[in-house]
Amino acid sequence: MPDRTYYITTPIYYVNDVPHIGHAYTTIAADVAARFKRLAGYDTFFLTGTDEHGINVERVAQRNGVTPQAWTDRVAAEFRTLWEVLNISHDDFIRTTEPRHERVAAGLFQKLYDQGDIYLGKYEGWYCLSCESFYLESELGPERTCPVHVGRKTEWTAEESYLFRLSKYQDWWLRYVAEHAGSIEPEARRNEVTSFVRSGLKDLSVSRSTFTWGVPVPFDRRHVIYVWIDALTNYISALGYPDGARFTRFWPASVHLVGKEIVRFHAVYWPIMLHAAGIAVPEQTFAHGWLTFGGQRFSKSLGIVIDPAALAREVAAEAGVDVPIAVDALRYFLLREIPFGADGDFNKAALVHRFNADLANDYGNLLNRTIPQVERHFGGAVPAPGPSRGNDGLLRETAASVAEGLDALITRLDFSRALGEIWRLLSVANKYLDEEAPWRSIKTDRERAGTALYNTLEAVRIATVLLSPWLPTATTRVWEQLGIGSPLSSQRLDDARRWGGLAPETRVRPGTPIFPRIEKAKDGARGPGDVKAAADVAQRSKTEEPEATRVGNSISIDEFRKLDIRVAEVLEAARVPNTDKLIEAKIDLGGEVRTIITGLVPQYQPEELVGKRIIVLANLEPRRVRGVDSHGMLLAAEWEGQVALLTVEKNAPKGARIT
Ligand code: ME8
Repeated sequence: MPDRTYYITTPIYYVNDVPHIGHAYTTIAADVAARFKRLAGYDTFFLTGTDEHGINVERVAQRNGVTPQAWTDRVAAEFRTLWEVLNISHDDFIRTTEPRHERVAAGLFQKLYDQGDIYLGKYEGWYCLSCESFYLESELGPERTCPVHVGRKTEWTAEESYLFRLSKYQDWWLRYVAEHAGSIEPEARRNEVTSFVRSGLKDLSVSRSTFTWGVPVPFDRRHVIYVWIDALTNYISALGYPDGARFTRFWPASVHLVGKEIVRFHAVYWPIMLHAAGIAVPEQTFAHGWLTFGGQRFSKSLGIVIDPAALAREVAAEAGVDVPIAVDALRYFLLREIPFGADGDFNKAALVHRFNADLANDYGNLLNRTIPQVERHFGGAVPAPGPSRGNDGLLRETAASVAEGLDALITRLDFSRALGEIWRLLSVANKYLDEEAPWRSIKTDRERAGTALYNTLEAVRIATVLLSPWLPTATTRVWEQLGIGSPLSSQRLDDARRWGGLAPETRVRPGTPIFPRIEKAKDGARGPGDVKAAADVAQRSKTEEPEATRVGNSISIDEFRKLDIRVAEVLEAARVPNTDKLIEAKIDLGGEVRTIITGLVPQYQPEELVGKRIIVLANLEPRRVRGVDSHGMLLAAEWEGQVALLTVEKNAPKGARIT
């Protein structure tokens, strides 16, 4: 058994809401981390589940004319089905109505009561029914509305309640967090909860007596355990606390992944309860930001819901791929686009853009540009590499440094940087292939062409292993095309750290492109930027131009977004021999170097261009100019025979996108 363990959890989701893309966001992130840690050789356990008690569930069941249990069975099944569609690899799915859970929740409550940390008292305060939580007057929104559920009025609630002596542990908590700063991430969230605790912890109401749908307090059946105390216990009940083998093996959790609105429960109440009960506290709570749509948080009550499965079906239809590939694209997009921790607005046009620019162009195309060459010139068998020279070293070193750094980035849950790193390797590989151009060198130097193909495919092999946590389906298909005998699932991070794992003579298996570009809507009426999966059409129409108002040559914002226009810096420039106007420029698009042929002479001389920040249309189809491939177009203003290059203010960095 590996000596390193990794235990990651998602919140257990309420069953009074339908599963939506916000839930998918956390669960996909946890899945990628779990898959990556398995790849890296950690003994990994990944838990998700459903939070099934509480007055909200009781009420929704009543409204639907079913028992709470029948209701929770139905919604829990919906969550499970969604996780299957999204390729979630959880090791267990805990439901708080299961006896294995109720036993542990009641046992912990009893223990805290027996030792005097829980006592009978009265609780009064402003209570939000949606959060099932009390708030201080100072935390409320206008007209005493909930700080999380905007517009929802809180109610002054007073009831007999068991209370947990939270206040007793305030100093312990402050000391603990001061000594274990990394136990709450990101820092902004740590500061937020620290100032909450500093402002003074009040004892916490931990039971309810006004409804019955919950775990009964074992020594007082008039009460049920407060849903949050019940729910938090899932993280240990699923492991078989107190003496289950899984508990011994995996507790304390490496990370509780949660949305930022529930950080207080996880980072303050939960560790204090555990500490009071003599149980080790989790290593970390990581609170990510909110996914919004048109600036608003997804919420059923506001009618802003995107069903991720419907979205994946939509993307699949538009791209002409099957649903698992569209799911991969969604998994990739959510973790690439928004730095993990920050809020981000969901935008389908951006998803389509990432599909085309990153998955189709940078990753998929690398395969399409190599496998047919191996077929044509080497009878389908991967050529053995010849002596190393030129750019070979850079490609190898990039692969090594990318593979080396990833585990630490995943430990920090920095998914977007981790993907940025893998894309650094893909860009170097693309550039390497552009420059080596084996389709040309095959005519003069067969060995060199073979080496270039080998090295590129080896970079694809490494990138594929590294990408497998994000793209479980697509990487398996790439692996099949590479023709490698041992399955991708048997690969480990170490296999990606070693250059040369692709055996010469491996027989490639050409297939159809895995990520074909999404060109336009296949069903006519709407473009690929629209989210048909969003239930709320009214929300959408605010931000979109109606079809009917499009006139003449105007283009839609989605069409404009297809243009990948970026800031670049000119690294080198030289005249193209025997031409009047042409300059061959090497430009840096922020880690990606390209060659562009541009007609700027006599307005600009090559040496004037070097070092300039310019603007480039980066996704123009490559063109062959005087035997050189040009990858993009420099943008310039032209008038009365004059030409002026476009540039950018504020020293915007290379690679920055023009939007
Ligand atoms: O809070 N953006 O359950 P819940 C990002 N049962 N993440 C989102 C999101 C959004 N718009 N919407 C939901 C509960 N989430 C409790 C948890 S745990 C012991 C008990 C994700 O169904 C995010 O992880 O309201 C958030 O914290 C969680 O779903 C809330 O799920």
